[in-house]
Amino acid sequence: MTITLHQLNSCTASHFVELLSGIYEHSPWIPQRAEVQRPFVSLAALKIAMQQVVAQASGQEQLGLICEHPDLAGAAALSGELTPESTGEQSQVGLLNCSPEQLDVISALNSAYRARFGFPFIIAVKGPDGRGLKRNDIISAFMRRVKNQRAEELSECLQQINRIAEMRLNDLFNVTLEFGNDIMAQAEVIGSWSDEAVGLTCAFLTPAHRKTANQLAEWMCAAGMQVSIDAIGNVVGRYLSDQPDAKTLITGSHYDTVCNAGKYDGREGILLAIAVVRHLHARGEKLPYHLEVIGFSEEEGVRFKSTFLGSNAVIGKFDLSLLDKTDAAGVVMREALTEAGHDVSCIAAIARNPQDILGFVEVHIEQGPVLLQKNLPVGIVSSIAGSSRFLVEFTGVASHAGTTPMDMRKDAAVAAAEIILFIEKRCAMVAALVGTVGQLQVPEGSVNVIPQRCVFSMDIRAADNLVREAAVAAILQQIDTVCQRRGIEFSINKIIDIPAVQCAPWLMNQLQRATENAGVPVVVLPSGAGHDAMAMANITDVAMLFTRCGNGGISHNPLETMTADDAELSAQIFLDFLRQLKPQA
Ligand code: HGY
Ligand code: MN
Ligand code: MN
Repeated sequence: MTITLHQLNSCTASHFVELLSGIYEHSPWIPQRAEVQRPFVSLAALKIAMQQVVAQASGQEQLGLICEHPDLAGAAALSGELTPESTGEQSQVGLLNCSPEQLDVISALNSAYRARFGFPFIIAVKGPDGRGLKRNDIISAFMRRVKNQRAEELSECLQQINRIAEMRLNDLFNVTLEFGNDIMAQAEVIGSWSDEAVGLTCAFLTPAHRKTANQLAEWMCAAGMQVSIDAIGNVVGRYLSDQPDAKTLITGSHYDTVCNAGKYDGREGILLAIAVVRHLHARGEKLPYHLEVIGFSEEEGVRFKSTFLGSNAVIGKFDLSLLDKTDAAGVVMREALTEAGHDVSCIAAIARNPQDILGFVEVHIEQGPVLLQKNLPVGIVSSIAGSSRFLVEFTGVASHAGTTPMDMRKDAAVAAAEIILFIEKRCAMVAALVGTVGQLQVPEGSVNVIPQRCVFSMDIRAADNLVREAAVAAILQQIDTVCQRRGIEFSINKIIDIPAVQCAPWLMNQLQRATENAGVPVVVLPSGAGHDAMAMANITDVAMLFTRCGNGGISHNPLETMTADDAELSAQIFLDFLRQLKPQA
């Protein structure tokens, strides 16, 4: 049976509840409480209304909702006592015909999970793209989550129930996604190309990186864009207006990744823009401005410890001295570029003329938990935190671990440890200030030798530049104080110092309008993560649209996830924004 929004908005309250009785397992109280918010302007608005009912329910009601759900491949499932929806979902992913070994594993997990938390394990088995998780992925999620804390699992089960409800509503409304499935499928394709055998690592100019660039170029071309790969590896697609002298709106994000990354960081923004242009092109619909989609080649700084290479070239701020930097294998950037077929003498010519640009708008996953906790699929970014990054090297004296008294040591690693704890303490003192030591090494260290050298990276960020600068000054002072006291030498190499960026209200307002048009409540939030928009802000106004992340909002981790439905909504909102864009007067 397929229903329409008009039917739902115009039927009696009791019929409304009856039509939605299969959406939340044995819990009619949820549509009952949502009904008063009729009429719903969109399916998204209905979904969000019911998710908010769940979020605002009492703890007891939320626990009751969770307990209404059956065990995966449990007795009820195997004896056919489930609701039609649950039966369909569990059988679609093969949970009703597991092997005896799988059944044993799942049944043991069910018992352990219930014993630990007092409620059943819940996962949306149809997964992020609705096509169904593999049984082994379900089991590994089960094994990972059974170790969580109870509060974490209560929240995650509710998120999973909302995701199940969302896909049941899609079935009830016979929804087909215009953009979301393609975005997720293409993220899977390029997400399978890695520098490493396990996990996704796509560093600047590696074979996986170049394969990804060529694939993005192919998809841009198929979407009707004029495509080129520039001298720093940016993949640039231009969707031309009928007005040759029109200005250009730029969008896109980066396609390089951190080590052992998630599949959507950066890539969502490129693939979503390609999907939207493909939609426009298929309709022969032009925009009153040129739209340029850029897959920036390097934002994370993994291989050569330098970030924003792609976007810095576009803004005309590429530091040519970086061409002499070497990677861990001693390969010089200049050589890597030449080997990849690029002509470094053309890098300067990549710079755009700011006069030609209307603005830069980047769609990116949030990489945090705010939208997830607010049960909202998208958010508008107010500002992007500034970042100061350093590599710090400590030099003490190597000596015998067994014969050197504790008060006669010049231990480089202990000096570093004392400072790492200071960084944590100092950054915890101020809200929205964060400090991270992401890399820590004792080069050529031995078990029985007091460390002569210790190297660590430092990443200090804040939405407020003065807060960040004060924290950096305090930490640098502490490094000097600790090293003086311990007789340790140190050297500090600044990698990046990029100020916080405010998004342009005139662009934010139009993203806001498009969000409201979709029936989605507007939330404006700061970005703790850095983005290419920070570089682009040097030459044009910028704005960002965030897409919700699942798995607690985790990112820079293989657990990074989003849904096809949220990709869909982000694309619909971005398309509406493009169509309605009023350039700044
Ligand atoms: O580190 C960042 O915030 C970004 O992901 N490069
Ligand atoms: Mn990142
Ligand atoms: Mn990113």
